[in-house]
Amino acid sequence: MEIHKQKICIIGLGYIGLPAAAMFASNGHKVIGVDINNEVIDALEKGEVIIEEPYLKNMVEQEVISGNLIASKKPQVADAFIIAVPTPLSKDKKADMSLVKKATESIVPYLRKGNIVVLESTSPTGTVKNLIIPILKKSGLKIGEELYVGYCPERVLPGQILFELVNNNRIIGGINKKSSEKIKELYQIFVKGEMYITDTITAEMCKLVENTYRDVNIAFVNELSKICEYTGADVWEVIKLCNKHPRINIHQPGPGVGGHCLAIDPWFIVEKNPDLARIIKLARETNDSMPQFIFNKIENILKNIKGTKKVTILGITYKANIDDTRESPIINLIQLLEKHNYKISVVDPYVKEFRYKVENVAEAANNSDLLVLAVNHKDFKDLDFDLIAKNMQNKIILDTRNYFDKNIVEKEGFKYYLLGKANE
Ligand code: SAJ
Repeated sequence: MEIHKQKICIIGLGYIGLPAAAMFASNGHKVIGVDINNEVIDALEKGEVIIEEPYLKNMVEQEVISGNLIASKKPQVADAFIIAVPTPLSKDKKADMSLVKKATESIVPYLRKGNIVVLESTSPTGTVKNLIIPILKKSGLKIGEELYVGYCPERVLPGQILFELVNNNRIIGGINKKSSEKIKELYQIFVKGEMYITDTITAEMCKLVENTYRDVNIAFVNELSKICEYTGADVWEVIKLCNKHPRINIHQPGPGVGGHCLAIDPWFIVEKNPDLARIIKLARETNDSMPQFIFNKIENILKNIKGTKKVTILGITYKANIDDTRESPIINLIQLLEKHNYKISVVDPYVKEFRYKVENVAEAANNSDLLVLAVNHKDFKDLDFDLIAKNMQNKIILDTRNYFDKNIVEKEGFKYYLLGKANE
């Protein structure tokens, strides 16, 4: 069957916009990828990408060669416009919507009767109604009748974006029935998951709630890990055994919550509902307190060691097996160690450059007093503990993810400490 070739303009070529652009293009549609960042555009023109995501590079390269994916600094006249620009958190914990505003303004001159405009960026509730629509009205088109508008949040997990983009269910919040139907048709180009239609503000809230649900659950278990340290229980054993209950599914504790989603989105709910969103705010604060908690544990572990102490940190990304350090709690932990004059070395095979970065663990551990497993990268699974131990000043490990095998490291002469279990 011959497809009706559409022209789709995607504003913002980051972790969400670029994979979506590649996906529409690989399904035979013409995609104009727009970004204000010269580096992104220059790379895309050469068929290259500046973010690390499995399979993305090949797909983008292919579509640039096929001519279906074109980089541009400005939008063009098209059938559909998708806005996927960042919505960072400002210093006062409010959503910075300036990029969404700019992106929306940038498409106004190119809008034509029958066009679709979709916002994908994570945004506070009411954004489509109060920010997007007033700008789109400047096109002179009748909103909902001549211009179809709505919110369709992305829900993909970094590390498996291309798979989830196709297979995840989607929520579509058009401003009216016709808009939702049009947006659904657009995403049906590549989405195999179900598409659920709802009103715009509910769709906006869903996106925030999904990440807040996870953040609150992680805060619960991080708090539990603190409690277990003081009661003598082992939090990992508690989780494992409680999860045998048919209606319990506890998350994993760790050195904190990072990334551009869980650590940020709950604040968008707090921003709009400061008096009501109490658990949500406390959860954020609890997760943000974890680097300090880990730092205190390190101080306690090393309290009897005299002179300058050296700590080797394994992993600085916000989670395992990706290169993303945005909002990483490990960076906060490193800042605390710096403030207290620790010597630091860092190993992260996924991150190209970082102060104190050393290529391999044995080398980094040279003269160290403590090895901190901060991120459970698969590369840290089978370390040569024998060699590492030989290089260290004091053979101590702090495992913040319950990742190493206690028996193995103890056999190599390490003293093993675990987050969520009292220091012995
Ligand atoms: N984490 C824990 N304990 C856990 C699970 C995660 O401490 O049990 C930490 C991780 O170490 C990491 C942070 O939470 O620092 C976030 O990691 P994540 O894997 O939970 O999520 P993200 O931020 O990579 O992606 C999330 C996903 N949302 C949900 O699973 C509800 C993804 O589907 C969203 O599309 C994405 O946010 C987004 O863009 O909003």
